[in-house]
Amino acid sequence: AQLARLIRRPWQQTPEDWEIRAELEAGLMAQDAAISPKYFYDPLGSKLFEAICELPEYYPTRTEAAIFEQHADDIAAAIGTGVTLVDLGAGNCAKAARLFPTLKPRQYVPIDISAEFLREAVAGLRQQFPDIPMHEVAMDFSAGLELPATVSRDRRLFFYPGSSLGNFDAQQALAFLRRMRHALQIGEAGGVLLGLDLVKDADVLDAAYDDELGVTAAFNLNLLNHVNRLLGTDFNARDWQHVGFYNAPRQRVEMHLEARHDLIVHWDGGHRAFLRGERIHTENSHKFRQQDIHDLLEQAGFGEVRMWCDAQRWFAVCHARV
Ligand code: AVJ
Repeated sequence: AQLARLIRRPWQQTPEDWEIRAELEAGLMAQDAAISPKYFYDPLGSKLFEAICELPEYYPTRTEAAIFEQHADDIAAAIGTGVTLVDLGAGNCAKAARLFPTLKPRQYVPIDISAEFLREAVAGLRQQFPDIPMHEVAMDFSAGLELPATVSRDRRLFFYPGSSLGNFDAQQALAFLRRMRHALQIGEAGGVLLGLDLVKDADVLDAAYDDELGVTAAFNLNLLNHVNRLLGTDFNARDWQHVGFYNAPRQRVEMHLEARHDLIVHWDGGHRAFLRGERIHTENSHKFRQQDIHDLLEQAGFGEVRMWCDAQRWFAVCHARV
């Protein structure tokens, strides 16, 4: 299987269906049930995430955009023009597109696990920026960062905005940054451009992840419908309740789905009983102190770290080189 995979997929693309099913099954069978947040992003999930970014309570997207706008020249000067812009978790590609006028990338490489959504976004972007060569890659980059040979090795910039690094725990985040550094060392004078959410009052964080309209709840619950399609489970979203809160001692927002009553979930080859109040852990969103970011980047082997924040110090944009 490994060999067949290497032949068909020289770079790691979307994992095989059996791999996805095995991962989901293991998560559901675990004592503390968990489903990876990467499964939020089916076509509807990607759209719900876009809607979250418009919510008054969800400050990260607009705070990050304001930092990019306010410090555009400074950030562009740190990066330099003509990079190969590799956009990790590109989604609707809007964040990268706003950098195009100042950054003038030589190639744009948006990567996302949500293949259909990405294809549509890039089609629109090609019309808007016909002079920028674009090469979209639908893959689960958490499994590896090897890119197709057609992606230039010259001055790659891994763009990882939106505090997506916060989905990893500290050890995983360090491992992922090291993987980026390793992938950059093969090329020339590469770097990373990260957006990271900072530690702040619990009230602000609680509201951002449990909004009044229930869009985040819908985003969380939609995961169950996606898993039904992937694993053939018989989840009914009505049986579950969204839980989202800041866990201050662990410096992270947690999202869970909580069973509203005792129930059993079935799938081909397995089942799992849940008691009322029992939870499935669906996401961690770690919040950083500025010192944490410096430490992480240093431990991962990056240098020349530059950081830009908003006046409230709610969010940080960060550039570093290999
Ligand atoms: C895309 C992972 C950065 O953690 O804030 C938004 C996802 N989850 N609301 C985040 C998310 C709930 C988001 N990331």
